[in-house]
Amino acid sequence: MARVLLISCNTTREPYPVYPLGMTMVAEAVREQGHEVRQCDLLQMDSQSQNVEEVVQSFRPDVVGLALRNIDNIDSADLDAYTDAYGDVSRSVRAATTAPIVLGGAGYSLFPDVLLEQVDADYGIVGEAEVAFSELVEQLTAGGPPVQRILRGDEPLSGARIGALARAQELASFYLQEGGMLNLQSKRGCAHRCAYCTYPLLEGCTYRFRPPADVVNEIEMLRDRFGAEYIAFTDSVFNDQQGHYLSIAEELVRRKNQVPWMAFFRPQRFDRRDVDLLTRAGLHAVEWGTDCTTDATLAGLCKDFTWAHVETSNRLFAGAGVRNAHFVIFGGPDETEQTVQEGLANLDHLDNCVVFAFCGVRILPGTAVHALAVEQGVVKRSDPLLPARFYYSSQVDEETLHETVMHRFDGRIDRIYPMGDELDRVKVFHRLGHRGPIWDLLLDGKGRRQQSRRGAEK
Ligand code: B12
Ligand code: SF4
Repeated sequence: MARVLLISCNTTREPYPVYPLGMTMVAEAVREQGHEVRQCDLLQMDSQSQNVEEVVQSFRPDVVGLALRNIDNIDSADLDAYTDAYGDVSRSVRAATTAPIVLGGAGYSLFPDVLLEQVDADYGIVGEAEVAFSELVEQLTAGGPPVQRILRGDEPLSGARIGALARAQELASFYLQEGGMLNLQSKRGCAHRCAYCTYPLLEGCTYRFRPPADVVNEIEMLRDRFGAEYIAFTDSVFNDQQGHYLSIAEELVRRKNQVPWMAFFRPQRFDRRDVDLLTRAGLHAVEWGTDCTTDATLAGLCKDFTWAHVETSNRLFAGAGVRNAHFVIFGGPDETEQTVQEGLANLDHLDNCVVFAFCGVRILPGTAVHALAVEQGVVKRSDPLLPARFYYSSQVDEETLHETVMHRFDGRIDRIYPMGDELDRVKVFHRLGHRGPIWDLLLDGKGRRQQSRRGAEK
């Protein structure tokens, strides 16, 4: 039996603290192999003034895994990069043990070679790692370490094997205090091909659905054993074309679920009865992967819906009492000064919702936007994309675009740009017992809007 220490290195609180679900899934898989596992989390440790060296010295691990969820906040207007801090964690681990360090997580999987060097680790696992990490632990502790340092998760888990029937108790309590929310996955994969998106690269292009009964069992476990008062689905996109998401809703209704939940949705043509089913199942808030604000720019990012779908989806869900937030990016492929104006006007007509805007598309390796950026000479093929590089259409001026979006959103509490500390004024409500994503409070007029930061700087 080996002693395995897992450390979640994510310390960002934007837009709110997120329970390290990937780390827990890997931890549970390794525990099932009979190893002793300890999970810790830098965000929680910071709040308790614990340090990494002490934890490592007291646990005396044989293997240390670092979970790297985020690389940066993908926000060109207020960029925050996290990778230097990951190097500090690795140095602290090395100061306390000679155990091998293994990197993994969504952020790591996007930049495996660069991060293995930058963070100074021994091994890295790209992609899902329940099986691959368990195997690596066996190899490392049996004295037969692999020759390759970067390993790729082999056979993707089937839907029935995805999920974790436990959370780390201390961590769950911490995240519950910070918002009452825990998270889970109902499937892996995304069958769409949006030009900027890494999700199909991370989870594959075909869906692997979990049985609805398993998903609802996990929700009930989060409620009964851990006290979750709100659930966030982490699926890349909750509403799949096959309608599996409706089977989950049906199971939730059958079990009389009372826990409110939220998920990422893709705008599409919805049936009113489906929206009714979702609300009866407890759907409270939707984060829409709208991404663009005109038909031309939606086509530019290869989104397979139109602005009419965005409007009707928003109207239907808002009409059913669901809280809506749209995430949009200005400046992507085919953006022009005219589409910016048209897009801002379209947003003006989108009622009962919060809009989060970004300018410039974070170029991530292996995406179609990456290929386009290389083709257009925006970045060299050899550019590691760390630090972050952003794609802007050649038909817009970056600074004018920032000013235009800022100016148009100024004075509106439900229009957020840049993300930065815009949500800080409502975050206090989590501590006061509010449960949910907190942007929903903006729809109730909570939080005062100050002068725009860029405007105030002048
Ligand atoms: C859901 C989601 C969100 C939700 C989270 C809701 C919630 N309450 O959980 C919200 C909208 C809040 C969100 C916010 C953000 N997100 Co987000 N999010 C995701 C998404 C879609 C799924 C993440 C997830 O939980 N997956 C489920 C778990 C089980 O999978 P996993 O973590 O990948 O774990 C597996 C492997 O990675 C691996 N693994 C994990 N840990 C470890 C550890 C070791 C040692 C090993 C070996 C392996 C390993 O094995 C696990 C099991 O198979 C991913 C994209 C994606 N499809 O992965 C982006 C993603 C993680 N997010 C990203 C970003 C940038 C952000 C934000 C910074 C954006 C912002 N500016 O607000 C914030 C940060 C939030 C925070 N506090 O950390 C990026 C990170 C990469 C990057 N560019 O930096 C991703 C990859 C999307 C992208 N743009 O490519 N996010
Ligand atoms: S943006 Fe959403 S729908 Fe498009 S590929 Fe990514 S996860 Fe799938």
